[in-house]
Parts: sequence; C-alpha cells; structure tokens
Amino acid sequence: MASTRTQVGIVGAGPAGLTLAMLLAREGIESQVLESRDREYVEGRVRAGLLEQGTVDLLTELGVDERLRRQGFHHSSFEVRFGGQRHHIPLAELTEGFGTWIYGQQEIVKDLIAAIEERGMPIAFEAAAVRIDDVDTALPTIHYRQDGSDHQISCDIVAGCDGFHGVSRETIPASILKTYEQPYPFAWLGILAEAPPATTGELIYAHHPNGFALHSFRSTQLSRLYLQVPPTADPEQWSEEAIWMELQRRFETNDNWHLNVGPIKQKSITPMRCFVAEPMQFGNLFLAGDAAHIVPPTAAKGLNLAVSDVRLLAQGIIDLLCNDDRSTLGAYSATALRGLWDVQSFSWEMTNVFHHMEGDHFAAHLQEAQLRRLCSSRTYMQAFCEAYAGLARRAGHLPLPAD
Ligand code: FAS
Ligand code: PHB
Repeated sequence: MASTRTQVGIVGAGPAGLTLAMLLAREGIESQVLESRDREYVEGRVRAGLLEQGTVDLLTELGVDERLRRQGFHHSSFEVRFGGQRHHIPLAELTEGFGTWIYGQQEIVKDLIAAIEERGMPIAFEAAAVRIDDVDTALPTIHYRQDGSDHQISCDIVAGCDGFHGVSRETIPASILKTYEQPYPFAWLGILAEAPPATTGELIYAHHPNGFALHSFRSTQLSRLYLQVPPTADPEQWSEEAIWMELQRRFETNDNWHLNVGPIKQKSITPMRCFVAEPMQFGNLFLAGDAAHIVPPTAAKGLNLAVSDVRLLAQGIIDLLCNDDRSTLGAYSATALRGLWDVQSFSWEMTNVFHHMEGDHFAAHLQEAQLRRLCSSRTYMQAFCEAYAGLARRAGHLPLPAD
C-alpha cells in the first residue's frame, strides 16, 4: 500500500477544503486535498450563489477574485415581496456599505482549483477517503482508495471538509459527538434556466399563500429560481410549464411584473433542515463546513460559513505549526460553533417568516405582521440586514475566542 506524509490532510475539495489549502499555502504549510469525485463533477455542481462581503474579501486576499469581480454581481439591496407589494431593503445603507455578491459556487471552486494547480499544490481527484485512524495521536492517518488501490497518508492535522455525507464526522466517537437536527416540513425545487433574469439588480424573496419563491440568477442569460414544495416532491412530476406558472403566481404584484421564461437546464430538490454536530474537533481532526453543520439555504449561509470556519481553522493550524501555539486551535470548535448558532438562528428566523406553514393560519398572520415590521421598522430592518450581510464574519474580524 502506497503511504505518503504531509502536514495537513484535507478531505474534500468543496469551498471549505480548497480555501483551507490556499490559506495554509500562503504561510508555507503543505497540505494534500483528497476528493472522491472527478474534477468535472466538482466544477459542475450547481449550489450556492450568494456571497457575503467577508467571503469575497477573503477570496481577494487569496488572489482568486479576478473572475468573481469581472463576472459576479454586487448588490446593495434586495427585495421582499408579499401581498402583491414590493419592498426594496437598502442593505448597504443599513450595514456600513456592506452588500452581497452573486457568483456561482462552482465558479469559485473552478477558480480555487486553478489557483491551487498554478501553485503546484496536490489535489487528488477520484480519491475517496474510507477511514481516518489515530486522530487522537500526533500522527493521524487517512486511508483512501484511488485507481482501484488502497493508499494512506499520515499528517499532523486532518481537516474534515467532506460535506454532510463524508467520513470525517463519523470518525468522532459516538460517545463524544452530539448532533442536533431540525427538519422542515417542506423542500426547495431549484431550477437553472436559460432565461434572462427579470432583474440582476436585486434578489427577490417572495412570501405567498402557495409558498415561498426566490428569484436569483447566475448571469444575464441564466436565471436561478427556487419554489417551496412538499418534502416528498419529485422534480420529474413538475413540468416546465407548471414550474413557470407557479413561479409567476408567487411573484405576482399589482404592477404587472413578469418573469422571463426559457428552457430549464437543471432542476433539483433541496431538503430544508438544520443540522449541527458538536464538537467540531476531536484530537487532531477538525471539521469545517457542511461536515459539521447544515443551515437551510434561505439565508444563503452554507458556503459563507464554510469559508469562515476554515479561516478560523487555518489561523489555528498556522499558530500551531509555525509558532507551536495550540491556543487558537484549542478554542476552534467552541468559537466556530458560537458563530454557527448565530447563523442557524438567523436562517431559522428567515426560513420561518417566508415559508408557508401548511394548515397553520395563526403562523400566516404572524408572518405577515413580521414582514410588515421588516419593511417598515428601520431598526428591525437594520438588525435583519446585519445578519443577512454577515457583518459578524467580515474579513480581518476573527470572532473572539469562546469563553
Ligand atoms: P461541500 O459539500 O461543498 O464539499 C465537500 C466535498 O467533499 C465534495 O466535493 C465531496 O465530493 C467531497 N467528499 C465527500 N466525501 C468524501 C470522501 N469520503 N473522500 C473525499 N472527498 C469526499 N450556501 C450559501 O452560502 N449561499 C447559497 O446561495 C447557497 N445555496 C445553496 C443551494 C443549494 C441547492 C444547496 C444544496 C446548498 C446551498 N448552499 C448555499 C449551501 C452549500 O453551498 C454548502 O454549504 C457548501 O457546499 C458547503 O461547502 P463544503 O463544506 O466545502 O462542502
Ligand atoms: C442562490 O442564488 O442560489 C441563492 C441566493 C440567495 C439565497 C439562496 C440561494 O438566499
């Protein structure tokens, strides 16, 4: 069996793993990224699209922002739509000029992989980690399969960036690992369509008696839209015509606003749930991103959280391997979890106010009252915008270590 050695073994080439590799390389720390899928799949997977300014600032620090700034879209506001009325929320005005960006997750992944390759750093594709041993020792080992044969790599630190379905989280003993799960009684039907977005100036969050709808996009020719559907919905049961009719219905306004329709290139169902695993570290194994937590995509925090986890983790690893100081790493899990629960609570709040709760008329009235307050109380709007923009995760603002 082939056996190699590195400083940091990174499982998963998603936004968390790739950003971590770049952050460590900047300080001369060697790492090996293992990715179970092939490059084409990883670069083609349609997921997130909304980036906080803090995420963009970090990608800028790493020198991987050129295409983002050329092809991405900066937003200073977003629209809330309910009862046929449109409300423009002045995000930047209420958050010290912080806006948000639209730039596809797969584009970030492409940019990071290109930058990593340019620096001659190793990414092993179609290399699936199957087991991680000795994480409670000074030399953990990742066992992985590639080209039909077994391999292992020993390292000082293992970063579990392998998403919700990876092997890293399972490596933490059941007697230690605590998980929290809160499923929602609905899902999102997401489409990518070759239709010019109705607007590229703002995202539109619509509350409607039939359910939530979100108008987003990926370019001036590609619309990205989401519909609240039952958790058991089958995308194949939704015809293109039915999808466009329902979207138009939910975005209806009394000023005859309309969507541009076009061929649907991709449609998928995303389950809506909250998940948290703690602790996010065990011995020399550290979890980051979806490997440790899932937030409902309503507030678009998953990718932004993954990036802020690895920014914190990188600082800890750098302090340890460069200055033999384990204090930041020692507080990693507690610090990351505190930030995570803040985001979980905002994602929960935003999901609850915009989604239709089947048969719960009391909730429907509460939602409308909350949406009216969001669109009329400047103080409430400001608090909402600070969380939406991710002010707590702005660049250079490492969260205070947990008590
Ligand atoms: P990822 O899941 O992205 O990456 C993990 C990687 O590990 C994968 O490439 C996987 O193949 C690999 N892997 C798994 N097991 C392995 C093994 N055993 N060995 C080796 N490799 C392994 N977030 C936002 O911030 N904004 C949004 O707008 C937004 N929209 C979303 C829309 C949808 C439809 C979905 C599903 C999610 C959305 N999210 C959004 C959340 C999403 O972007 C995730 O939070 C983000 O991908 C998390 O990144 P990672 O933690 O790197 O995990
Ligand atoms: C997206 O473009 O995929 C997106 C945007 C905003 C959200 C969620 C998803 O709140």
